[in-house]
Amino acid sequence: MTSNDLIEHPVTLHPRRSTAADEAVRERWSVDAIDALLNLPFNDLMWRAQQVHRQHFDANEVELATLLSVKTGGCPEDCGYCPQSVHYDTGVKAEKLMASGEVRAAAEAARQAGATRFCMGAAWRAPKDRDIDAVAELVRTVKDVGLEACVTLGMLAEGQAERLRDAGLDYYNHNLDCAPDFYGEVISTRDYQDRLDTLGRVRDAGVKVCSGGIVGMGESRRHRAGLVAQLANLPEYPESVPINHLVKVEGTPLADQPDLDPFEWVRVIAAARITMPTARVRLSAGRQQQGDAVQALAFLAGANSVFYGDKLLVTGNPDVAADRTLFKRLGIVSRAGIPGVSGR
Ligand code: SAM
Ligand code: DTB
Ligand code: SF4
Repeated sequence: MTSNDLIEHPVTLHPRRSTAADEAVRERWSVDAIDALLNLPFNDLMWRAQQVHRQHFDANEVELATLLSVKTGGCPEDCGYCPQSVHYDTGVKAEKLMASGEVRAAAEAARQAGATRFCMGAAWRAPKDRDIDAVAELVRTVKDVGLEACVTLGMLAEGQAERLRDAGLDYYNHNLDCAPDFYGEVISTRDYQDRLDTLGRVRDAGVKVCSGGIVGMGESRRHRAGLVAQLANLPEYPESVPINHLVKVEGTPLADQPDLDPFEWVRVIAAARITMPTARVRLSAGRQQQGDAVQALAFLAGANSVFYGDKLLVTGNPDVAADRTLFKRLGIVSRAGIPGVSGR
């Protein structure tokens, strides 16, 4: 690889305040350039990612975000990885939207445990306007507890992101999931463009964007480069980038997918860090299956956020006690302090 294969990026000490020159350079990560990153010798890739990470963040600080499924199951979409789709028999039952009292209790517990962000997921294809009113109430509840609020509700129609913003929403999560040329292998009920349109609506409303994808669905390394390129080349790249590792759920079409080499997950994290220097890169689904050593490598690759709490939406996550032990062993701290580990 020559130095011309990779587009270098300016160092900015003011994350997210971009200049026109910045925009022109950020343009732009070709799939080839990201593929070249992913093909670097592992130690070279780690070195590059660490350098970028340390220019923009405290390398030992990790954001803790807690997830809650506020509307579980019964989703009409056919995402091949998802335990909440009605198309697959996974044993997940459809439930109604949670009441605000239950959400408040969960948010308070998350704050006590040291989380700073609270993400609420709903298994909808697209919320109706009356759903937005109900979720706006949940967002106000989370803000009242003193946490950043994020929701993931599926595709948004015109005007809905503004209503969530007015309730105090900080982030909207909507994943691109994979490269455009792999998407048809996984989902048939909505298009890639639908996802990009929702991200555009979120951005235009002034709500921060959380968008990432999943590795381990049978995609190639080049497809993984294609996913990172899509995210990094958005008009403004996401503030938050969750990198999920497929959780294989019995009953879904991807249940028997062969295991992906864990270093591939770490490589994608490094590529996300290098191409989106000021984003929070989050270790998301599949962390429990990776073990401590692989997670430590993922932090070295530039991950600086995790889902923290005993459960993701319906599947498991490392329990809080296990995470605290790991953070202590690695010297990881968080902004709000982690009871028993740092700060309080
Ligand atoms: N229904 C909404 C949507 O899809 O936009 C929000 C919830 S959905 C569960 C959020 C994301 O979780 C998906 O886009 C996908 O990236 C991730 N996800 C779901 N099931 C997963 C699994 N089994 N393994 C890894 N990631 C998963
Ligand atoms: C994201 O990228 N991953 C989270 C969150 N955003 C909503 C969800 C992971 C779900 C894993 C499978 C489950 O528990 O349903
Ligand atoms: Fe699951 Fe979301 Fe897809 Fe519905 S839209 S099947 S909840 S990932």
